[in-house]
Order: sequence, then structure tokens, then C-alpha cells
Amino acid sequence: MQKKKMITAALPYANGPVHIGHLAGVYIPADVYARFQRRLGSDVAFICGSDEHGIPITIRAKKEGVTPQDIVDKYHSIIKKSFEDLGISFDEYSRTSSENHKKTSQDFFLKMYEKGKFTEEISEQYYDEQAGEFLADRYIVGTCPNCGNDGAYGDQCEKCGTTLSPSELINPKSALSGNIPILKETKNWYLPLNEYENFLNEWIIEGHKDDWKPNVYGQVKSWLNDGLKPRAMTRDLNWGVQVPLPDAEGKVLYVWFDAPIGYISFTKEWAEKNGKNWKDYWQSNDSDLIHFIGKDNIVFHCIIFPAMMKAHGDYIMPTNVPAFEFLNLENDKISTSRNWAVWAHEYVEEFPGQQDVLRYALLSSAPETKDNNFTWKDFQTKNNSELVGIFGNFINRVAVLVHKYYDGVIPTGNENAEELSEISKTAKEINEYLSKYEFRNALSALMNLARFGNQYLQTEEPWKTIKDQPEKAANSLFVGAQIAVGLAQLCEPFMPFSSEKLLNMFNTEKISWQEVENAKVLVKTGHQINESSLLFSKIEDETIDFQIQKLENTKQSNAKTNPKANPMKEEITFDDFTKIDLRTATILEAEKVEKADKLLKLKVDTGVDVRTVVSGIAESFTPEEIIGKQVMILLNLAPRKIRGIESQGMLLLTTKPDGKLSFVTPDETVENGIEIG
Ligand code: B3M
Ligand code: ZN
Repeated sequence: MQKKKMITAALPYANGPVHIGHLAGVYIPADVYARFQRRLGSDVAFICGSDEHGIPITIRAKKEGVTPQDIVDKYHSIIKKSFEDLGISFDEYSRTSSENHKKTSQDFFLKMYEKGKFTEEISEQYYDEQAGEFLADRYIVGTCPNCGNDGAYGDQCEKCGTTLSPSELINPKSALSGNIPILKETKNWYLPLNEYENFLNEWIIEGHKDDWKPNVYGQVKSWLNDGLKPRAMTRDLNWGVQVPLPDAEGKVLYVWFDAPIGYISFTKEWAEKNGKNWKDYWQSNDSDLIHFIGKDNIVFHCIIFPAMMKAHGDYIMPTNVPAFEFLNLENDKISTSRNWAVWAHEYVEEFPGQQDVLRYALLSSAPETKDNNFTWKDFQTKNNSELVGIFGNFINRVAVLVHKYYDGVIPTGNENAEELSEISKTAKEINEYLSKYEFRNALSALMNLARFGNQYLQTEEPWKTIKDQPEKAANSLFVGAQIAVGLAQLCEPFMPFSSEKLLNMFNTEKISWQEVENAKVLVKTGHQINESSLLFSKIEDETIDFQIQKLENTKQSNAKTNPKANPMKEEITFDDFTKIDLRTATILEAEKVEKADKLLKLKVDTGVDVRTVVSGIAESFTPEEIIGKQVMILLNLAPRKIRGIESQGMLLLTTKPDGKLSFVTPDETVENGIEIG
């Protein structure tokens, strides 16, 4: 009996659409594998869904000025549709905000809790008193101790790339309110990962040295060598799955605790709909659990989730965790925030009916063992020279000639022709490669069969032999048709849309992989085939230039014309902007503030009233020279005491190259109190 195959693909965060990096490094290989296993006759559950918790979601929501639920609803449907459009054949694509997922992950937590698998620890965390919230690392900004960047986050400085913890930041501030956060005690539940070191060493380091990919094995080994530390499985946040304990209000499960349990929740949903028992896939030794992920997820799938499953006690361990490296785009790191990406939903719109071209191009440069690069030129070459020039060309010649000479009926030929063994040989090769997760080699093996077919026709030249050696011509096309149908069968995991078209064209059904491995003849003499249609078409330079131009535009809008300019601050909404009350005003009086070299105390006519403003401009202006000057004032800034004087507003200033300040003024004098906007 074939083992069950429980295949998962990393749950994409529902905070943005899916791009080619995700596709090449997780979803397309996972899909090839799942399709291939189904063809082998395995009982497959191919499961995925949107990861709807975690800080990336709440940050995106804040940025767009909407609720986290709005964000996940929007991106969940975009992502789901992209996967469907590209033929990613998930048996279930669900989402972690579902009730079922909430219950499944809470039950999982409770079982571990009841078995005493957590430790409770009180720690001091940054807390924003104004917002009334504990601050996740991303919500604390301050100065990087490494490079001095004053926009560094509590987990990382994006300028110099250093990984940080909030306590390392100089002058930490809350990103929610701008206030200085306080340290406040809080209780959380930790999983003592250190207690699982022996188990992990035995299971992975000793047990999977030879069958796990070196990049995965190596990373796990280095984590284990460094020693594991207890890790908090709960967080003080309000977006996520509530911790199911009475003394845990305001706490949710760590997103990396609930997300992998999503694989289980979604399997349950699928099993329920299909009359299956989910436990057969997760809790039985007759099942292989395989996680497809990107390299940045290795620790979670090889250390933390297995430790959770071990602690829980009922689960099997993954058989393999094929992790991929990263794909770059035109030699630059793919980045959602810089919009440096080819987005799946845009591709589907701009290249209608050409999903397999993307699947092919991405698979043939899949970042299996090292980071790889996608370029549009390369994409064009792969389509024009390989898919059109070799694969499509061969199949087209066979189909057209069978129609032309034999009215679409497969002619008589030698059922034991030597060339026919190429088909089964290719099927076996692909099988071997895919069982080792070598997708690029598997795809090359497929293309080699098309190359072989092309060369065969080229040597046989049935278009010549048809005149005086009709039997030879018939045999050539009989053999050619077998190879063409072989390709139709074998390309299905890689290019499912083309496979379907081809099987239709040759008027035949999909058969199992083993049948292709064992068969010689796939379409019998006398079999009627259907009209032929073009499989792939040439992609013109204009199409590629358009895509390159699109990236060029992105580059331009990302490029700084002034390298010293600070990056743009977090986006605000129009509503945020309208809260700001900027007016024209005139300085009526100005005098120095005692014992403060930088400050001037001003009386300002704002049109609305006359008020006092303390401004740090004394090193740039004498009081005399600014009396009577028209300026711009931020009117509704909350008053602040500066040197005992209440300052009621702020004047707009900018800095000149010599470091001196200069007022922002209207270019013609206007009345005071005029709104700016
Ligand atoms: N949501 C995606 C990522 O890290 C993350 C995967 C979860 S898999 C359980 O890119
Ligand atoms: Zn830095």
C-alpha cells in the first residue's frame, strides 16, 4: 500500500499578494510534488492557507488605516485566487482566522499546558501607557547602537541589517504614540526548547544526515550547536488566537505557535468535507509529513513545531522539510515594500493563458541549493527557445503530420521500437529526481525527452519518406505520437494546463505514473486524435520590454535624488493629514529666553489669536530681524512647557546647507490665519 502523503506549503502572510519568489521557492515545487504523488497513486492531502495573525498584518493595517480583519480579508482572496489561477492544486486552502483554527490551536495549547510542558515566566516588556498596549518588537523604534540610524526597529535595523532586541535600542520610542515606553512586568508561557535538544539531535542530526537537503540539515545543526533557549509561546497582543487560560487576558498565542497548527486545522476541514480521518495523515506511521518552505522558515519547521508536536505527544514527525533558498529579480532582492517583484495576480492578467510558461520558467530556475535569479530576458528565452522551439515544435509536427497523412488516425508502427524505451526511461528518471526533491533535474529530464523526439523526427524525415517509403513514414509518426503522448502524460505535474490540452489533442486520458514507466505504447494504431492547437506561442520583445520598463519605473520611484534624504516616514491617510491645522501667521514680538542660547520667545498673530511660541531658532536669527515676518505655524499642536514657558504651536522651518535655519513662508504676503493644505 502507498503511504499517505501529508504535504504542506508555508502559509503565506495575508499582508500582501504573492510574488514569483514565493512561487519559485515554495508553491510551484510543492504543487509539482503533490501532483506527482497523486499520479503515483499516493493518498495525498496537499494543504495550505493564509497566515492571518502576526505583526506583519497589524503593521499593514495601521499603514493603510484599516482594521487587521480588513487586511486579511483583502489579501486572503487575492492570494487564494492567484494560486487557483496558476494551477496550484491545494486540496484545501483555508485561513487561520477561522473558528475551527482557533479551537484547534487552543486545544493544542491546552493539551501541552495540562501535560506541564510550558514554563511560566515573568519578564519586563516595553509598554505604551498612552496606547495601553505592550509593544511588539516591531512597534518600538529608536537609534541603532550599531550604525546610529534613528529609525531602527526593536527587532532589526533595516539600514545596517543588524538583528536587535528592544533593550538594545538607544532612546526607544513607541511607534504607536511616539511616547517613551515604560518597562512593565508580564507573564508568558514558554516552551523550554533546550529540553528537546537530545530528541532533535537524535532525530535530525543522526537520523536525517543523508536524506535531508544540506541547507536544511546545516541550519538545524548550527542552531543545535549554539544551544536552544526557552521561547515564549504567548504574546501580549490583541490580534491573534486568545490564550485559553483564565489568567491570560490580553494575551494571544505566538504567531509561530498557531500558524503551523494551521496545517492541522485545515486538514481537519478538508477531511470533514471528504469523508476522511485527519488523524490518518497526522498521527499515523503510515503517513509521510512533508513541509515545503523557504529557508527563513527552517527553524520553525525543524525545531519549534516538531518540539511542539513532540510535547503534545500524538503527532508524527516530518519525513522531510525541503526548504528553498531565495529567488532574486533582475539581480536584486525581491521586496514587497520596495515593490520589487513580479506579482502573481498581475502576471495572470498580463499573460493570459500562459500560466505554464511561468511555472516552467520558475521551476527551471528554482533556488534549490542556492539563491537564484529571475530575469525577463531569460523568461523570454525559456519560452521561445525551449517551450516553443523544442517542446511545442515537436508536438505540433507530430500532430500536424498525423492529420495530414493519416486523417488524424495513428498509423501502423513497430510496437517494440527501441526509441519507445526513452519514454519509460524518462518517467523513471523524473520519479527518481522528484523523490529527492530535485525539481530542476526532473524538468530537464522532461525537456530531454522533447529534444529526443525532435531529433528523431529530424533524422527520420517522414515528410520525405512518405513519398517512396510509406511504411517507414508511418512508423516514424507512430513512434513520434508515442513520445508526444508520453510528454503529455509526464508534463502534468510541471505544466498541468498544457498537459490537459495535449491529452485532449491526442484524445486520451491521464494514466498513472507507473503505467507510463511500464508502457511502450501509449496510443494504439487506429486511434483517432483530435484537431491540433498551438501549445505555446512566441513572446515578443515588446512584451518583455514592457515588463522591464515596469521594473525600471519602480526603480526610479525608489531611487533617491538626494542620497542624504531620510527615507519616507510611515504613510498616513488623508484623514490623518486633515487633522493637521497649518496657518499663516506673523511674528509680532521676539526676545531671547534667559539662560537658553538656542531659544527665542515669540508673540505670534495667527489670525485666530495672538499666542506665545518658544522656538529653537536663536542661533539662526536675531530677535530684531524676524519681527514682522510672515511664517507658517502648526496651530493645533498640544501646548508644551519649554523652560517654564508654555509654547502654543510650532513654526515651520527648514535647514540650509550651512546648517542655519530658514523660515517656510508663503511666496507672497497673505492674511494671517489662512489655512495651508
Ligand atoms: N507565514 C510566512 C513567512 O514567514 C509564514 C509562514 C508560516 S508557515 C506555518 O514568509
Ligand atoms: Zn543600524
